[in-house]
Amino acid sequence: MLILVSSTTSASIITKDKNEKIKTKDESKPKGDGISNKWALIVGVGIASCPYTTYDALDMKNALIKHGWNTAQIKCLTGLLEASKTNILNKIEGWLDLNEDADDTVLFYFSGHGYYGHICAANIIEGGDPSNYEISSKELDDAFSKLESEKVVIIFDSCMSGSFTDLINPLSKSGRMILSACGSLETSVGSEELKNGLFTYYLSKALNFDDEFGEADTNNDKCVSAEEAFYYAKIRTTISYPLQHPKIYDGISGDITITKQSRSRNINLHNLFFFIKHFKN
Ligand SMILES: [Ca+2]
Ligand SMILES: [Ca+2]
Ligand SMILES: [Ca+2]
Repeated sequence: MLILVSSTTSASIITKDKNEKIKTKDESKPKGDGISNKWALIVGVGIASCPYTTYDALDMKNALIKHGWNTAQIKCLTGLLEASKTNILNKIEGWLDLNEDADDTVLFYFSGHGYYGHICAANIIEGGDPSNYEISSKELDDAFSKLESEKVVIIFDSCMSGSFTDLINPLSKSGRMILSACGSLETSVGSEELKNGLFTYYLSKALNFDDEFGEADTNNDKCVSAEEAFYYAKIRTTISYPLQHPKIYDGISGDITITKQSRSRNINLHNLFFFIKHFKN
């Protein structure tokens, strides 16, 4: 039986700035360097009121490394100093932008507190002016708009994160896919037993091919796409906790491959067949 704890904060409604100018990419820039690299920025705030967020971040990082990602192309931020608002935005606008280009895939993952249209960085524990630790949809949009990549996958395991998938949200633009752990007015829960956010637990199971019958890889191409991982996690999250309904905004044509099946699964299946054969004998 799951023991569920809430990681929610209070709600407030944001409105879109109607005077905001629509940013356009510089069309004169070359469309990438011909090499399709992958870059991931993974954030788990790791504060006492979000007890599983460091596990969430490390599980996501390890799933990528185990299944085809280069360790040097992943940055994982946890704790007060690394997962502060300033550092998260600096890493998007600095490290990510310096490395990625138009033909690369970018993955951003966040686990922590959130409310409608906002996430809260680790320095929420310092209190003070909320603008010091809250990161708004517009601030995220401004940061991600600096990237050239046309395949940016953004994952939130935070309360009310479904708000980022709404069409009126500044973040939901072409070239981005947004996966949220819950609906726009819902709580995203964590499990004391699983030591993960519920959505992240199932998402990392899918990305790790840790599903006994291969249900996550629905098209059986030995890869798990962002879409496949999402729908695998979505149904299981809601079955485990019926008040939580993960959401998706898909502004990218085609599937975005996240992980590729490593040989370990084949070895495990081989061992299973070996065991069955000898058990029968
Ligand atoms: Ca490239
Ligand atoms: Ca760039
Ligand atoms: Ca697949």
